[in-house]
Amino acid sequence: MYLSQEDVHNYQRDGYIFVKGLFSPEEVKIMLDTIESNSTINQHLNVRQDAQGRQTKLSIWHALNNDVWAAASTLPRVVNNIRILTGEDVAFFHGKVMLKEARSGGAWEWHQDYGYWYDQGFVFPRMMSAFVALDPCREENGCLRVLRGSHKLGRLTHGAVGDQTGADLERLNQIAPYFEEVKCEMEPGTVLFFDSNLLHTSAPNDSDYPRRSFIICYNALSNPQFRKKKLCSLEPCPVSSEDAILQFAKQPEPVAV
Ligand SMILES: O=C(O)CCC(=O)C(=O)O
Repeated sequence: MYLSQEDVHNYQRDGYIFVKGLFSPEEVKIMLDTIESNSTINQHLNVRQDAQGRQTKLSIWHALNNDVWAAASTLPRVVNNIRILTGEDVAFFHGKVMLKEARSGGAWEWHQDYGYWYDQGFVFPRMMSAFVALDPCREENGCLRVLRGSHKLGRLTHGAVGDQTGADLERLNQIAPYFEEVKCEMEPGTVLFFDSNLLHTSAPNDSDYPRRSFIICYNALSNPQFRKKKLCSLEPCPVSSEDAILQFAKQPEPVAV
């Protein structure tokens, strides 16, 4: 459950690491049931267009509420692994449910997350994400793809692509041959921890199956944001108990007598 020194070494070399089965099938089911039945997803819904004008939907929030998403974001096996990888204590930054719908979910253009977060005023790229696969993630349904080791480039210039923020394409085409492109095919419950400067993308979902995921983003406590409007308080992320998600299980319908 906890990453070893060798894992940290591999993460620092590659800019990412997979941890299989970090979430149990029961926990994944509770999160999927919540997406299907819970209005908080709709309350925070955003639609972004990719370069081809296809819509890609996500639901995003910057606070920990009393819900399954806060439980998942504060699990010891998540927060402590984030601390192990960043080498310091971290604050919760935001959570987002990515709803890549069957046959319609659009692409995410090549970018570094710090391409977005630099513009939000974060001083350092001491930020990272945990991508939790909720559905099987395959090439056909638009799994994440990363350029292994690309976090070592530092931040590239980003600009508008559709209504997303994308890395400078001319530069990207020049540097891509230096890196291995890795398809992040993942089973539900697997987590991909990745660096905020890792270049990543995902294709549209042309399959008959959704590709839903929950991405949790954290910021090092030593990383202030110089904008007036703060998106991240520099408070240590609370840590809940390992069974925190289970309390949000759907109660069975009462049997009619
Ligand atoms: O969910 C995806 O396919 C990509 C998401 C992503 O790139 C991001 O949130 O930074």
